[in-house]
Amino acid sequence: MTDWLGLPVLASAHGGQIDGMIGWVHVFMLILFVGWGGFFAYTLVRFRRSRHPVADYTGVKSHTSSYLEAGVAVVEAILLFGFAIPLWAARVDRMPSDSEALVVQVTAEQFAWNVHYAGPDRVFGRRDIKLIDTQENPLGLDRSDPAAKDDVTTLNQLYLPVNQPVIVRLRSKDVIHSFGIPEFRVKQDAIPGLTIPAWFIPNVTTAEMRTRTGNPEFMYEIACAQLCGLGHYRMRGFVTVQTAEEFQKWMDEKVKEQSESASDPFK
Ligand SMILES: [Cu+2]
Repeated sequence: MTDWLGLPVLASAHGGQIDGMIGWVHVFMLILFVGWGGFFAYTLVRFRRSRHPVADYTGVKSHTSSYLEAGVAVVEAILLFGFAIPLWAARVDRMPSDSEALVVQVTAEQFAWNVHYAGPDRVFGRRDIKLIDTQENPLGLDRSDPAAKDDVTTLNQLYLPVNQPVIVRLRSKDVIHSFGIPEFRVKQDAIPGLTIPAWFIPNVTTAEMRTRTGNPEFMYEIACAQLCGLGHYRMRGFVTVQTAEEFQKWMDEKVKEQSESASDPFK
């Protein structure tokens, strides 16, 4: 229905509503544009100089323009209270609980996305600012904490299972960044000092998307949507959406890798 907008291919459960909203805004703005443009052209002709050599101090006497303005305000109120606010409330108030969703902590920094999974125990390990090492441990994860043993961290790689609610807890280590995945119709600022949740249900796997778009190299991309510094252009993360089984396999492998490298004395 909203193909005419030329938006990226849709790949999340809630995205249709957002597209609908964007579509309506465009329709109303088109009507406004044509309306105001026509009114402007009318006044140019109606009050042209040849017909009014002397300024007309009374001007238009009809109330049409006032009614039109009231009409525009009503339409804008409908957009705001009928569409935008309910949509926003649905996104923000009806968050799934942690037990119903996959929770991922994403910490933005200049210029990368640090991804942190709780692992099989579903409990995030302790993080300590004193343990931060920009190369080895950018999140300051305390591996001596029992809850951290099975935690999985990646850099710029977000793996997600398809058709399952995902809660992304966003943080920033330095400046304001913005977590944007166009195909999911998700965009949320990451602000230093705050943990901001964003949730969505990806409903098309990367493999399916590759067939759909006809691009065998298609990757979902996390684009930083705030100009956050000189390296902003290269602040890209990649999202791989897989079936639940594939995701579980990936997670198991990662957990194994993690525990092997943790027990390696030469590491
Ligand atoms: Cu950024």
